[in-house]
Amino acid sequence: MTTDPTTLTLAQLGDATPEKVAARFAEVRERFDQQVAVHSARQDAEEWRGFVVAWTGRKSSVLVHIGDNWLKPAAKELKPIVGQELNKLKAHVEATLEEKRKEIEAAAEQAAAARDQIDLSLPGVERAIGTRHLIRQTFDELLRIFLSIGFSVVEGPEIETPYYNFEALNIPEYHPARDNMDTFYIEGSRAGHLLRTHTSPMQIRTMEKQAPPVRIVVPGKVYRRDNPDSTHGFMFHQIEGLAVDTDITFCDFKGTAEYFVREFLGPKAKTRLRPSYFPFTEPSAEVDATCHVCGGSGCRVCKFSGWIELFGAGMVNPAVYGFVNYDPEKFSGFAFGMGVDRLAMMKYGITELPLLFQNDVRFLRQFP
Ligand code: 2NL
Repeated sequence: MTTDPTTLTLAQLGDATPEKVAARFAEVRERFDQQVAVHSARQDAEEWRGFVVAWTGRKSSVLVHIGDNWLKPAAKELKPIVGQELNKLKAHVEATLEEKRKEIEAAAEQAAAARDQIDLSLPGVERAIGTRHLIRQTFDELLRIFLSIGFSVVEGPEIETPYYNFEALNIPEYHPARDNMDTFYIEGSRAGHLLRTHTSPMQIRTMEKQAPPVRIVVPGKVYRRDNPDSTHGFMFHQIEGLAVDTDITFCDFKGTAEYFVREFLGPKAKTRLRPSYFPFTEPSAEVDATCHVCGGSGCRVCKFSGWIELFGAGMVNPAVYGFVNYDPEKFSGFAFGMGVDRLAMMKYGITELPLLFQNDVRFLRQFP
């Protein structure tokens, strides 16, 4: 390996004439130009910085060596020419490096732009859109049916007074019907506010405000103290209905019930009424439909009876009219109440009630 000439003085190199000095500088310049070509072609920012420092750095770069070893100790008569040559070399090196720096930066910018370019042929990101919850779907279906025969929808508060939840519905304090409507009372409420046990309070409130004819359905959450298991919880969803007018008879109720059953379960479903009891209706009935699984021949779902219980109903007890100032001699009507969660479980073959409230998407996505 030959010694780097910039680490020796001109005297040591034997360059004693201006021509020899110029030739020395030309040699360095030649070396620089060759290295620029090599390093700028690499397009490596790190390596490029190293190269720049090796030529122009403040410490032991080529230019510093030349200043220290060629210029400073130069013979007096050579000094001006060495100074001139060094200035020319410096100008050349600096101008070249600046030019190359711009080129390299522009190339890096172009490369980045090419990398970031959007490929319009790639498939898009598909976002999962939600579905209506099965309870919501069932509500919507039930409301559709009742809206189609002239009922309107009314909603109201979940916290009620004992008057609207019990008294006005002909369930006095001592009445045994309160036992299975055991519910949640609001602590500290002097008026004895409670979570409603049915949506009937809204029907009372509607009748208080509005003279017949009344045809409403009231959907919503209701609460009853219960021991939770696979078919019971302390909250369920209900739709109650009420139709009051002059000349409404049990036949109107029966026709409405049959229409509803056929709409909800299909045209082949048959309806059966069984006597029942509610304090707020008289007479009262349970509405059954032929089993939607076996069609009435008997199976596990209907416990081999062929029938499934759908909801409770009856003619509004005249005692209720007394609380809302309706004349029981002039008006009559029917009312019904159905558990939406029960209907959804029955229709879709769900055996575990908690699945409806855990909101596990693996369950929910089965009902798109
Ligand atoms: C059931 C049974 C029923 C009613 C609710 C009602 C409301 C008024 C007057 C008369 Cl304002 N009746 N509602 C009538 C019969 C049955 O619900 O099993 N619900 C889950």
